[in-house]
Amino acid sequence: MQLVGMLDSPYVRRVAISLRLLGLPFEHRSVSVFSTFEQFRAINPVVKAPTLVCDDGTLLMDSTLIIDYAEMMAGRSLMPSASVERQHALRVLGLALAACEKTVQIVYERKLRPLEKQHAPWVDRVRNQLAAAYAGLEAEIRKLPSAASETTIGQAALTSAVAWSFTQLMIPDVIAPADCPSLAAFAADAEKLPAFVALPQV
Ligand SMILES: N[C@@H](CCC(=O)N[C@@H](CS)C(=O)NCC(=O)O)C(=O)O
Repeated sequence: MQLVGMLDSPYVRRVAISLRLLGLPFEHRSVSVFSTFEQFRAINPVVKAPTLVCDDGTLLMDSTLIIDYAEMMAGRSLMPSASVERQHALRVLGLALAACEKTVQIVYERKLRPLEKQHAPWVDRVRNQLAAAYAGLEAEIRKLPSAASETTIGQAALTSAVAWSFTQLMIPDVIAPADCPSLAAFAADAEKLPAFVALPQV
């Protein structure tokens, strides 16, 4: 199977790291939804990253749905099965995915809209949502198993680390490591793991 999209997308990167941790071989195609839009459109007319091209040619989209398929293929999951741990992992994942989404919205506002068309009330709203998502993650992250080992890191932890690294790469002026010291340390540990090093965001 082929994973299409750039690793500077947190959605593409969380899928790539998940595939690797699940032991599923894949070809990564670094095609951009912006700089190589037409090449991406030729693969998937919806132009959404990540796109997974399955071995039978079926196109899957949305990182969470692709990971669902990957876990079925691998016959194991990066999510805990016990109810309390799973509920917590889902809570963390929701926060991390919201942080990704709000970071992307700010990046698009800054990079894709001309300055005179940027709408300050909208940006303020998104910044507050992003800050709330990271405040929630900072409070929850200490309850997760350590990110210092590939055998203990799960989906909630890996996505939290990917989200944090992405926000720090794209909009370091909006959320500072001092605002989220536990999360920053947790992500730094995760970024040392072989799967993260092999699949860098830059
Ligand atoms: N909920 C989706 C979000 C994916 C997403 O928004 N990807 C961005 C790249 S970071 C994209 O495809 N942007 C192009 C567009 O939406 O036109 C997921 O989890 O995969």
